[in-house]
Amino acid sequence: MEEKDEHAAPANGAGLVVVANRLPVSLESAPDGTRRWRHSPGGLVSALEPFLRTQQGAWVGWPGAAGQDMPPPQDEGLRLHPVDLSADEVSGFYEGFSNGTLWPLYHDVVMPPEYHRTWWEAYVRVNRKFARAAADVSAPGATVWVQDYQLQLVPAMLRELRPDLRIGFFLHIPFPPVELFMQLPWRTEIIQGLLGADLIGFHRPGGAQNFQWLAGRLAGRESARTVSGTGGAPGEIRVGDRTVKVGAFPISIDAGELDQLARRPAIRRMAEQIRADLGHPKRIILGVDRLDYTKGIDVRLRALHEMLAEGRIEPREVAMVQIATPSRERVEHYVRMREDIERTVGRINGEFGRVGSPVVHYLHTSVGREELAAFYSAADVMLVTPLRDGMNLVCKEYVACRHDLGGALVLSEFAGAAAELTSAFLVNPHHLEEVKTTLHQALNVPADEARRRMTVLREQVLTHDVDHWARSFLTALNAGPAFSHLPSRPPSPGDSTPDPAAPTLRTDWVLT
Ligand code: GDG
Repeated sequence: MEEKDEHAAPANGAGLVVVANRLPVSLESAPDGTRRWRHSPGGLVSALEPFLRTQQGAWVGWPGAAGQDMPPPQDEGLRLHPVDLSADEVSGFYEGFSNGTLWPLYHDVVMPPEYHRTWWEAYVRVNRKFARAAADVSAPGATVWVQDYQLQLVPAMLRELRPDLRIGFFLHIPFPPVELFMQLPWRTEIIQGLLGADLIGFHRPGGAQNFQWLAGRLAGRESARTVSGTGGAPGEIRVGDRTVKVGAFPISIDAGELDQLARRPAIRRMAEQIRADLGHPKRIILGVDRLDYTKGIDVRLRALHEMLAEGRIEPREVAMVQIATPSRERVEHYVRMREDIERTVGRINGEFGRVGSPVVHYLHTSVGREELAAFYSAADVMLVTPLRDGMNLVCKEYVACRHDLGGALVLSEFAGAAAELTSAFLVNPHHLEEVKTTLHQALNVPADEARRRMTVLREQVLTHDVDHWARSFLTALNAGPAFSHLPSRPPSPGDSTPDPAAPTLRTDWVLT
């Protein structure tokens, strides 16, 4: 009873609440000691923002640093609610259970997951914090959309606190095969946590089916019954007197915005400059990834190395750019992987580079959005070779930037995106000879075949954008007619001028 009183619906609560590990702003410290909130751009924010604004929305998340003393910026129509985490919580919940246990387990154990009770305890504690924060800000009957693997216990915890809410959950990473998930000592708790939602979304139908099977097996015959969805339609699981829907909702990007960006003369000039800076090679190969062991950066470097050694690639004719955005630098696997990758880059350049022109240009940094669009525009071959990836947005971004119908996409079969982007050069990243043969094909593809492939890829990406994804999920969650108050669709890729009525997001806030 006490819990319920404590979490009575607030009078001025939000009608739509997003709960994610990170807020769409983060607290940054400048060298002079001042701190400021900076907007962290991302597909999720821009996709959800129009929905949030029409419903006095709120976003619950961690600001990325301790900062209880600095209230986050408040912007009309979007309220930000920071969840403060202690250093111990960040270590156990985020670096530990989320990224040392769940991340490798859910990515086909490409690295061994570690199971520690203290990490699990921190995960439970922090999930409860997020659930309480969401309960505190949600209006009666509000829709709450919980995001990703860090918060899988939130749906059930939140339902207990606020049974009046409509709760959705979306998993951004793959949901693993049954026999791998069964390794997890806390497998039943995770399944029960997720079953607190009304709708659970995955990128691929396979993930939804794995989940359905496990829900039947682990949540007890009495309480759960699975019904398989057909043709990607949501399946259903009975949990007591509730029905939980389970379905596949493949995420995408703001394709129209990127398409427009890449068409700008300034971006085209930047792309030409990149080619000139690289010494006008015949072919530019590009990789763009968070520096993560699931992304297969080592695979593509090994393929390149062998092809150079075998004389199948002429070092003077090819330049490879690898943008490797720093990520999870305090997690042990990531430290070792970075050392391995940098050693391989050094070896390739030592063996095949010349003074002033290395073969691999490796950037351990993150570049601006405009520069990224210029890199995509300049690249003749885009290499996306993850060993496992929930979706992979980079390959969709590359396609969105190629209005010239140029370029060739080499894409791992183990990325969720491969199911949609079937006209790419699909490859098994575990098969090195196949990676080499496919890279060779992509480097030498005739222009008309490249154009034909890119035309089909663009049709898919431009018609299935991130707005389509968010709309499909929220419509399924709110079961159709009840959700007729969705805002009108943002401008489509073909529109030459932005819709003046479309809300815009402020790009940063400065606190003095
Ligand atoms: C998870 C899942 C799923 C990267 N470097 C720079 C930069 N990026 C941007 C890319 C892209 C994003 O980061 C990476 O998205 P991915 O989808 O490729 O990968 P994850 O970060 O692992 O995302 C994944 C996704 O969630 C969504 O559900 O697709 O499977 O693992 O947008 O452009 N952006 C800029 N500079 C960089 O240097 N500006």
